[in-house]
Amino acid sequence: MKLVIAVVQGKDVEGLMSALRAASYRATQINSSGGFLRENNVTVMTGVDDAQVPDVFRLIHDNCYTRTQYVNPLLPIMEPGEFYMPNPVEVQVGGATVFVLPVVRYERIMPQATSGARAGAGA
Ligand code: 2BA
Repeated sequence: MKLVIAVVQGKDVEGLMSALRAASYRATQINSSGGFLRENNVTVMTGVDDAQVPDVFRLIHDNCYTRTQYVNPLLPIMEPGEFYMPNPVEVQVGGATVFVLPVVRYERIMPQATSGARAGAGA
């Protein structure tokens, strides 16, 4: 089994999650932000059999798009009276940054709540 972790742009996440659901993959999305642009993105985690990894990549490929963004570079150190006009730099973001990790153990722990525990939950 593998854990596929994909960092995707917010604009693409609904399409990707719908496609994963339609193909019966379980997935979790976590709001995140990039260390470089400091903009919100979404990290999608999906645990799948090894043989399904190529299919998950296909869905990511079909639903996540490359976009151009502009970043203002950090201000240089300046002397008093110096003037600096920042020039935005163009960067290409996405479609997606994907990591594939081996899963040592996967378990869904699903004990039935006892009537006492159910009553306690509401108290
Ligand atoms: P950010 O860190 O905000 O990066 C956004 C985009 O800025 C990157 O797009 C890349 O085009 C550019 N960029 C990032 N760091 C740079 C640098 N040191 N110098 C020049 N340009 C730089 P992507 O490569 O598509 O990455 C999109 C997002 O995926 C990243 O957002 C980050 O959240 C995640 N990511 C990318 N590589 C990662 C890695 N090795 N580990 C963890 N997260 C990663």
